[in-house]
Amino acid sequence: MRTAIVGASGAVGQEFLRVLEERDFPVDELVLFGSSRSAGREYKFRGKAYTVKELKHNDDFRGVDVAFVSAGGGTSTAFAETITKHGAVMIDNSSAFRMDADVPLVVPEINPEDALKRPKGIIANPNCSTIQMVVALNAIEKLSHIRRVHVSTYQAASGAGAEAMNELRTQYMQLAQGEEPVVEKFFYQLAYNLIPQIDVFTDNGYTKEEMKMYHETRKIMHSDVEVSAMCVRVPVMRAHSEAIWVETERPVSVEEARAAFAADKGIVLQDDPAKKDYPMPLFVAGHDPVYVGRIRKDLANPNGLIFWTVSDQIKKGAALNAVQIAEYLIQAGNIGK
Ligand code: 2RA
Repeated sequence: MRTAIVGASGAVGQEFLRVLEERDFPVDELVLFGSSRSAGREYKFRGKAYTVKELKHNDDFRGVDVAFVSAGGGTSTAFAETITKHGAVMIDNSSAFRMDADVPLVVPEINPEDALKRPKGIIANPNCSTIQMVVALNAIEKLSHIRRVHVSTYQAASGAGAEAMNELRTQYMQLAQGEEPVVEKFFYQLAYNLIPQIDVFTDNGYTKEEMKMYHETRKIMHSDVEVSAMCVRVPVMRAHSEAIWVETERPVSVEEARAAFAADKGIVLQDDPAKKDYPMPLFVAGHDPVYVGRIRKDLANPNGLIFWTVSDQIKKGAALNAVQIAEYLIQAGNIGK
């Protein structure tokens, strides 16, 4: 597979290199692209060094089968035509095309077939907080249709990129040395703090991040589910956590839910309260699955269940999901011919 990574120097770009290597993705040729700032940098893949090329409007994508793109919405919009015009499948990590009716929004555990119909040659990777939630919701949806979801997220610094992760690290060091912490990537100091705003506010008082969870969930699950989200940035490095309340059409028992989560390929059930065993971001960082625990009935709703999910934002929330989409296309004989 002739493979390109756009945004190779970013947190997700770097994770693409690791995930492709880890999963033995059939890379025959690899081309790395980046901004003028990162052009010229070298990264290793399977022991060989690759130099980042500057992304330009030219014919560099001729012959590319699949392009994993994570360079922000502006770059995705500006370069979609350049990337796809010779037939490359663009798997885009930005929010630029997610709600475009001609662009499938795919989580391979849920709607892989959607990836086969892509009039623009683009497949969108959902937002990280949506991905882990829908993987968990899908297990419950198989038991009974989910009518409503309330979710509160605890999102790691990694969601804001590699420089934001550095900023959090630096803030803790600066505070320990009695210095004023530098605040550039977040709206406020994140160290020792929580920030109840991710992305900008929309007219209804919700943030864009919260509205993504509403719209993307419905598109991926082909569902009329109502989703009300509260998204919060927390001083955690790279795994997002979520407290999720679901209301199903019929009451679902804790035992049924546990069995459904345990049977799901993308989920690790970690739910043994007696042993204080539940997922936590510190221990989930770097791992592939969505971890689910703290499953119980909602005391305020006879048709309700509550649970807790944790998943690595850079892996399943970004690079891994995109690579799994490409793996599905290869398996379906739909790419690289
Ligand atoms: C965040 N969801 O955590 C965003 C990244 N896509 O900031």
